[in-house]
Order: sequence, then structure tokens, then C-alpha cells
Amino acid sequence: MALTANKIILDWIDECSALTKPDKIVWIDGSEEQLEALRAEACSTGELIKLNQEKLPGCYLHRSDPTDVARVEDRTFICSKSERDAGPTNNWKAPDEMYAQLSEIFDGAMKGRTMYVIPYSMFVVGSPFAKYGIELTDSIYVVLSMAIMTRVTSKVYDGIGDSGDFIRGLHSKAQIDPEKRYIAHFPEDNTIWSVNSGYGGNVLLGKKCFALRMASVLGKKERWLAEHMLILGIENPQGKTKYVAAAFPSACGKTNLAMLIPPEGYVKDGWKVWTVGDDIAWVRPRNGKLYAVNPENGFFGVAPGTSEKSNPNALVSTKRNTIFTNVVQNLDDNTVWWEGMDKNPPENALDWQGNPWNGKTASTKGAHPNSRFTAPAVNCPSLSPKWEKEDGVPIAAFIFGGRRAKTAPLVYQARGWEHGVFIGSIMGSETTAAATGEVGVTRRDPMAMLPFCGYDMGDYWFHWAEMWNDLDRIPEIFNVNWFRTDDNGDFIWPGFGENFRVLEWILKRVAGEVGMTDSPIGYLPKPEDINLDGSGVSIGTLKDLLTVDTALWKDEVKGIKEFYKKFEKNNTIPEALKKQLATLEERLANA
Ligand code: GTP
Ligand code: SPV
Ligand code: MN
Repeated sequence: MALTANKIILDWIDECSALTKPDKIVWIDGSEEQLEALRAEACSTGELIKLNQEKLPGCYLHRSDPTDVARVEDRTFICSKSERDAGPTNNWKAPDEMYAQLSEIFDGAMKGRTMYVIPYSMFVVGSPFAKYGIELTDSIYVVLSMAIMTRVTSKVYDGIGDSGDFIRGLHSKAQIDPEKRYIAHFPEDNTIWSVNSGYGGNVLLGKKCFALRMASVLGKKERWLAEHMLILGIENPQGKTKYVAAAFPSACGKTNLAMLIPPEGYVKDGWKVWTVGDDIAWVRPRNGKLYAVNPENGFFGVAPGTSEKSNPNALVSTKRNTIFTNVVQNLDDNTVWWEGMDKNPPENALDWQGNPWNGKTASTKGAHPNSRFTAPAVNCPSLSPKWEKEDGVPIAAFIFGGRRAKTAPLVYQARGWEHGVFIGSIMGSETTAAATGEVGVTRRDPMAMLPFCGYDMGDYWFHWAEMWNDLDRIPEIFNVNWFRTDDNGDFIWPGFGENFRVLEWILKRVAGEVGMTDSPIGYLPKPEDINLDGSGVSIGTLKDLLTVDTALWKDEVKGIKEFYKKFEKNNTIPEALKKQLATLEERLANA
């Protein structure tokens, strides 16, 4: 039975079901009974495997198709009416053409299947930040994952009322055919069509498709920012908490930083880190300050490398009501394992594809490098008590970062807002397994938004650059790099919990408590201002981590210019950023 009388919603569902031709339509209401019945059904068909319910209550394993394990950036499209609006870094196709092409693929795609209608809210239903979506899908895995990652409830229909103000998502696994896989966004119609994939970022439409690509377009119109950022709170021993938001590209450490536990000495002194979000931030100006919320309801985190040592809060988060995708199944006790969990891989196991696997003798990886857990946020021991605060938390600093083996120092600070936006715009990072394609090649990834900005990136920088007009107090902007390597290719900085030392310096800079050293790229810490007590890092190593190699940066400028060139056609690079680039070049020449 329909859960709404909203004519716009009902007509749209009619249209989509006439196209995809499901055997039946099931209205999801978010109730535990309904979800439990779906879990049982998914187990009966093999879509899910029930794990050891004593050790991992409410937990399930899912294996995706081996050709369908990551986001597909080359098959992701922004279908604005004008190509110019999509900009030079997005794939573009005219909406009519894309609708026509995908209609053929969607035609009858749900025959013999059920279409599930999922009403969901990004952020707390009814709050000023909340935005609503409805996803139609033929995948139970999607229904159950959306119920973890977003707020799935029929209250969403009250929020929408009789308006047409919601994001229309249509998804079908179809035949999981990689050649016919498309993730298409129609920003002018508030519509997303995703077909022939069953993998997270391609099909959980509330996440990257809505909360970043569609929301970035809404944010431009409504004067706010949708960002690929974690949000965390740092509470000092006096009980005062400051919040920062950080943008790192996919699989570059957001979840880890968001759930960080400070080094022992700091914990003893009473420092705490609170997790507000690990992947997406919606940021709005209010009363001259910027406030942020995490619009998600769970974590879709990278499994490999998550351990008791690297990220205990993430590990605890996965101990109940979690769906694991493409990890190792330990057959001895029906639990899960992945590379980097511990030094004790199971011998009697199945790898991510379901093949027999012995971790002691295997020459192949057991878990896929982009295997993930889908865990409810409420499981996280460090979850901030303010994570659902209706008007968000105030942001004291933005942090950009990526994987750079040599160029970027451990941390540096922008000289001001425009310089900070410039630093975001020139971010580079080595690619990871989170998207299909070559891993480890350096590419420009401005604000970690290259794959996620729903419009021209130059217009996006302009939007960032002029945001300060709405602010009395401008957040400071920093850049970090945990990934510098030595001549053997080993990471120099210990990272993870030790990153707290860099956060501490950042907060001290925000408070004006420490000085800095000027450099061609921005303000560097004085080495003695970063506390190394108990880190095992020597002051000499820290000095190495803070060096700026002028020759490498001159090459970097060449890369930046090449990247900026792409925007010449639409002439969208803000003058302020061009000026910043000229200043950088000049300073390097004089260095
Ligand atoms: P997405 O979910 O794809 O957006 O990724 P993310 O940015 O949340 O990355 P995540 O925290 O899951 O980390 C990805 C990988 O980077 C994991 O293998 C981590 O072990 C590794 N990593 C995270 N933080 C650090 C760090 O400080 N140092 C080093 N060397 N590796 C890190
Ligand atoms: C990312 O790739 O940045 C992720 C995972 O957070 S996905 O949901 O697939 O986008
Ligand atoms: Mn991400």
C-alpha cells in the first residue's frame, strides 16, 4: 500500500515502474520488522550471508560481482542542459540523450523482481539542514545499506508534504553489465539514474550522488557548501571543544582521522576527539560563522588496514548491525577478516570472491583492497554528542590533504581565505582503489571533490572564494600530508593517532598561541612547536617532513598550470586564484 498521497511522488513511481516493469512494488517504512524480513529473504537467496550472531550480532557479509567493486568515474555523468555547466572535469551528456539511452537499459530491467521504494532523509528529518530523497531499487542490499547510511523512515513523506522537493533516485542492478553501467545525474530535474552496478558509491544514492554531486549544485544556488569532508571535535582538558572539517580524497584517511584516539599522554591529560562525520559535510554560514553537519547516518568505511591499533573506534563500530562487503569469511567461526586487521589471518576461509583461501599460505589478498563495512554511526564510541545538533557545529578550521610521497610537507597554513581556497584548488593525490582505474598515479583532486562536484569546478572555486563575504570570522585553512615516504618507499610519519600532534598545532595557530615560519607555499610550523613527546619521531625527522623542495614545487606549478588550462574554455578560474598562482610562482623563483 502506498505510504503517501503526494501526487508528484505517485506519478513519478508510476512512470519508473512502467519503464522498469517490476513484478511488485514494496514501500519501505524503515521499521525493524520489515528490514528483518528483508535480511532473511536476502540470506535465502545468497545475497547476504548471516555471520556469527554471538560474536557479530546483526552482522552480514555480502559479495559483490567481481567486476563491480568500486566507483566508476569514467561512467559517471553530469547531465545538465548545457555542457558548460558540467565543466571540463565531468563527463557530460545532454539530458534528453542520456534519458533516451538509459531508458533502453532500464526497460524491463526489474521484470521478475521487486521494486523497493526507499524514503530517506540526509540529516535529521525536519531540521534546517535536512534534504529528502526517494530511491527506487531492485536490490535488497541497497535497501538494507541505505537503512544504515541514511535516515530511512516514512516521516520523510511528512517532510516532503505535497511538494516535489525531493531527489528522485532510480537504481537497477539490471545485469551488472560493466559495459552498460551508468551513474547519471540530472541536476536540473533533481534526478539520479544508476544502472548495472550493485557497489556502494554507485548505488547508495544518498551518498556521493545526492549528498555531494546534487547537493553541491543546490549549495551553489542556496549559498552553502557540500563537501567531501570529515568533521571532528577536539575537546581540551578544560572541556572546551573546537571543530575542524577535513577534505582528503577517497581512501586517504578521513575515517581514520575522524575517529582518532590521541596519544597516551594527551588522553591522560584529558584530551578527547569526538567524531561528527567521516565522509561528507554540509556547511552553512549563519551569523557570520560557518556551521557543519554530517548528513549521513552511518559509515561506509574502507576495511583493509582497520585494526585495533590503527582505528579501534571503527573496529568497535563494526561489531554489530554491520554489513561487510568483499572481505574474507573465516569459516572456523563464521566471522570476517581483512588485510591489516591483525597478524593472524584465518587458514580455513573464503576470499572476497568466495573461493577457498588459506591466509597462511595464500599469495593473493583475501579481502578486496576496496572492501568496506557499512556500520551505524551510533555504534561509534567516539560519536560526538553534538552529531545531530540541528544547526550544526561551528568550524574553526578547514584542512585539505592527500597522498604525496615527496611534495607536500606534513602541515602548512594558508595566509588567508583566498590563499586557502587556492591550496584546496591545487590539491594533488595518488589514486587509490576506491575508484576503478590505475592506483598510485598522482592527479589533481581539488578539495577532494574532483569526482564529486556536480558543476564546473571553476565556478565551485568562485563559490568558495566568495563565501567569506558571508563571514565575520573566517576559518583558518591548512594542508596536511601523512604520506611522505623515504627512499625505500616507507611512510616517514607514523600517522593515525599521532596525527593528533598536528591537529594540536592547528588549533594553537587558530588560537594565535604559536608562531610560524613563512615559506613560498604558506606558513610552516616551527619544528619545536609540534609536540613529539612519546611519538618516537626525532626533531630531525620532523624537520625533514617540513621541508619544501623548491625544484619539486616548480614542477608542481607546471602541473597546476596544465590543470588550470582545462578551465580556459569556460573561463571560470576566479581572478583571485590566478593571482595566487602568480604569487606562488614568484615566491618560488625568489626562494
Ligand atoms: P573513503 O571512505 O574512500 O572516502 O576513504 P577515507 O578518506 O575515509 O580513508 P580511510 O580513513 O578509510 O583510510 C584509507 C586508507 O588509508 C587505509 O588503508 C588506512 O589504513 C590508511 N591511512 C589512514 N590514515 C593514515 C595515516 O595517518 N597514515 C598512513 N600511513 N595511512 C593512513
Ligand atoms: C569514496 O570513494 O570516497 C567513498 C566510498 O567514500 S563510495 O561510497 O564508494 O564513494
Ligand atoms: Mn569518501
